[in-house]
Amino acid sequence: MIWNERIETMSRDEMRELQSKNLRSAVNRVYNSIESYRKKMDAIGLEPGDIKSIDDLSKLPFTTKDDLRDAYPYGMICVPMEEVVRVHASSGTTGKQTVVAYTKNDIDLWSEVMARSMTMTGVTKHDIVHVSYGYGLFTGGLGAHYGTECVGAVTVPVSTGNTKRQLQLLHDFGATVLMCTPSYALYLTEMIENAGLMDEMKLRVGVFGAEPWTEEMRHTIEERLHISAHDIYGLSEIIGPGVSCECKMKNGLHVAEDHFVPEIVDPADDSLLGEGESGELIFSCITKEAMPLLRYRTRDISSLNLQKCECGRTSVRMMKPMGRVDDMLIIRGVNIFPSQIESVLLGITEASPFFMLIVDRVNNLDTIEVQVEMKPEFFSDEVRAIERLRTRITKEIESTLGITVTVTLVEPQTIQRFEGKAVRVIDRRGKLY
Ligand code: DLL
Repeated sequence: MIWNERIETMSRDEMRELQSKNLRSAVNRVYNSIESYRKKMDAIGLEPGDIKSIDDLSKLPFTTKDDLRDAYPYGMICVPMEEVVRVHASSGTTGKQTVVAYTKNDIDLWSEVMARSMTMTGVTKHDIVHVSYGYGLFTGGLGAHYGTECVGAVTVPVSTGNTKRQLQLLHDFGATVLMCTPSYALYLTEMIENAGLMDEMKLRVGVFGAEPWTEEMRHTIEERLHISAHDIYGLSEIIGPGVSCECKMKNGLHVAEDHFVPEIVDPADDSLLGEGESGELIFSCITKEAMPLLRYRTRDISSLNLQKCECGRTSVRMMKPMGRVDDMLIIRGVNIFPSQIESVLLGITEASPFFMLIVDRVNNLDTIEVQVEMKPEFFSDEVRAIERLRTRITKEIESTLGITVTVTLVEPQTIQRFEGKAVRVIDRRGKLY
């Protein structure tokens, strides 16, 4: 089923026309209400009237997280405060929160794109949806909530925390859909297995996002939890979850591009990249009222596919984001993403997918230690067996990454579990890069 047939199957030409109309209006609104943006446009001699169609999008200046921080808390809001009905905020690792705002229409728009997403994954009003994304300033919980209510499903607003209680609620309430981060889904899977409850679960669909996860992780979760697992993407600056989502084909995430127009640029020189080329994802919000950010730099790495999908949707698809420009570790000049290690570990029977990367610098040389948690059934006291396994894992990781690593095997249940976004890297090198 398709939630909004007219929009989601619109011809590319019609979509471009709709985007052009909405972009013109958004540029005018932003230019007239946000001083910093007006200054940026004035500085390059660009007037709102110069933006005639979606083809002119790349003439506009970028917006960055720093712009939002500088405008903290309300400086990027385009409407009078009495029209704002909600704010969310995302906690950066340092400094001030990034505040985002919504009018009533923005909340309706968000529910609509979330309803499209839920429908793509096969969720209907007959489902019972257990929402374990955090409720609060994080957009995950409330974003999911409004979308599942919009499709008419029973929504169970559990939020994060107390994994034992989550297990009981999943079981007793007969949840058919689970929404949480993929790392938490894996943790819940482990707990359900340990409790011997898997056969009694009614789960059939998972809608997982808020952090990168690999195809290998999808297969593991699908097999062990007996569900169909879909990727959902979003960021608070654009709206929250529901910017894009995977349909049943699981071959890219359909972007709600009548509201959020994607582009890909080369992060090295900001040049626009073509279809299929991988680079930094940029979004322009062309219909939002409170905070229609234009050309927002997400720092996420992806590529775009404009071909019609086998599901019937014509909307542009973005490939599963595999990391952020800032997540990329540079170890002795080699670029590494934590997701590469996740892929390797999921192919090793004895290893669990829980790991931690410890990056350091010793005698001016970068070092990387991969702490790998073993599965209980393979954990042994026999030193030789452990050493053989350690050598095998080291070789596999080294051949994937192309650099030497130190692997440490740790006992089952010792790597920290996360209820929200997982932290997989401890970088002790300081801020030299
Ligand atoms: O994480 C919104 C969200 C909630 C998305 C629930 C999906 C599900 P922020 O906290 O602002 O918003 O973080 C946004 O998280 O720029 C990406 O780096 C990352 N991210 C979100 N979804 C995915 C995904 C929410 N499916 C940042 N794959 C984004 C990879 C993702 N990374």
